[in-house]
Amino acid sequence: MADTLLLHIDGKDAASSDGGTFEVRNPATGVPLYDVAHATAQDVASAVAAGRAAFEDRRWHGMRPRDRARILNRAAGLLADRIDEYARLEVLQIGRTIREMRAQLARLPEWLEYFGAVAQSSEGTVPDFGEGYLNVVRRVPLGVAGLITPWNHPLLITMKKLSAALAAGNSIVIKPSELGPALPCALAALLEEAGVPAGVVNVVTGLGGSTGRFLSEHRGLDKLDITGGTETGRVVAANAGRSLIPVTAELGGKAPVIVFADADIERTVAGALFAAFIATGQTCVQGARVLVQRDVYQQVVDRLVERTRQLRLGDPLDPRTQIGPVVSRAQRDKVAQAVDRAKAQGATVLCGGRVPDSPELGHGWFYEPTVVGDVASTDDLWREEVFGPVTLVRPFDDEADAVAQANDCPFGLAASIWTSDIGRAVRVTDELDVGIVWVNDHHRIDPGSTWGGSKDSGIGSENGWDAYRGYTRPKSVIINSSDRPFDWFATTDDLRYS
Ligand code: TXE
Repeated sequence: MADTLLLHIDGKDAASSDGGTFEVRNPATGVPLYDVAHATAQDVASAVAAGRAAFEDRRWHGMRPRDRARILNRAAGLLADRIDEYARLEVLQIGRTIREMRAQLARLPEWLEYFGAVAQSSEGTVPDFGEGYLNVVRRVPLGVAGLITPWNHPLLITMKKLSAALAAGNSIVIKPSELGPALPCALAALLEEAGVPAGVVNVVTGLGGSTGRFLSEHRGLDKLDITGGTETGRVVAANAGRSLIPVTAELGGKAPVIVFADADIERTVAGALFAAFIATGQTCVQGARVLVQRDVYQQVVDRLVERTRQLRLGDPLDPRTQIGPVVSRAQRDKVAQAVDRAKAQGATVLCGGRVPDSPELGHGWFYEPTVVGDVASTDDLWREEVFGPVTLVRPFDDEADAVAQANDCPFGLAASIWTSDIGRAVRVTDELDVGIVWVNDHHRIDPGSTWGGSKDSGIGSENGWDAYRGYTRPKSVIINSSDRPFDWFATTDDLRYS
């Protein structure tokens, strides 16, 4: 990898217009990895202009959908060949374990393939406009979209947004997270190698408060699509409001893992562990509140604590490591402060709750996987997203209590229900105010399955036809097929259309 990562504008790599850079460090060691070009307002404007020029001369959306799909499939093939290389780069910059990154990245080609297929099967509608008219409503691409992405799944989240946007024929400007900027530039080059014309995919790396703000305030965009924290989402959505453009915002979460007494306990504890600690807990759908029916509460909590204590922290490049570091010092401080505040508010730390003291972890931003009990619903830990390896446990009495506790939350992204009673799973699902529910599972994702939440978790959705349609708008064509003359101003008679 080059010492300085560059911007990618109009098919060319470029330094930022003022030569500015920022640094990315390895969260497992604290060692600087590389410098990254810090895009200025002028660079952002150039990227949007390149996307606009590509859109206006129709070099991409003017292609037949099957030709766009063919190129996206070619890109999927190139990507599949580079998974090992990209997985290693992701581990170095964000500290996720190599085992997780290999598993996650191996699935990314599916997004390009799926949305290529959607583009080919997309159809308009023919509303019945009445006698004498043919009305055809086509879906057309929006234009230039700004994609603002986070650090926790840098390539997956970019891929989710990019595949839908490109399949529909849009141009894009990607603003990756400052903590995980390595791969979008490589991805832009890969897409061009596969045949996406220059100017369609542009990448502006930089900090959120500058480059991200310049992009989301830019009046030349036709859509904004962000995954990030809820407060950032509000700012970006407000900017979209000012520009009167659609926005998709996939934001925070505080997913409940609801465990009924009739569930298979061993399988459920494994599921809760997976829900809470994959990605060192840094996912928007993290199982952050494990709610357990009172009859089995102690049994589940004891086993969960036992299994949590056994998780192996270490070098994320070592395939035996199960938990890597938190992404940055600031994020680790935020995690530690959340646990300290919970303790001050009366909670009990059942395991973890501290920075590990082993010398080999001393230079990275590690935090022990943590389970917290005795959390009241007025406590910050109940309501706030921690975004780290911390989950809480709380008992409930019956279905109604489980639903009330699960919904007592500002977020509405996801939940999982663990039970052997299918009727119960359906009843509880119906009552949960969230966008995604897993039954006897957690975290599962598919390019065809809609992904998004309610309340402070954002608006709109990724994946599936909804995401594709979100990158198009309807265009209604009304054709007069009548041969009867019509001249409104030739008479004052009470004319009717039919
Ligand atoms: O996210 P930010 P951060 C949550 C999580 C975490 C918190 C902060 O709770 O602790 O957010 O993390 C860009 N205008 N999630 O600081 O700031 C930014 O550069 C335009 C949840 O990393 O929201 C990055 O590209 N853009 C989450 C992206 O927004 C701005 C994933 C997300 O950064 C901007 C990540 C601005 N004013 C964090 N400010 C999830 N739900 O998956 C920042 N950005």
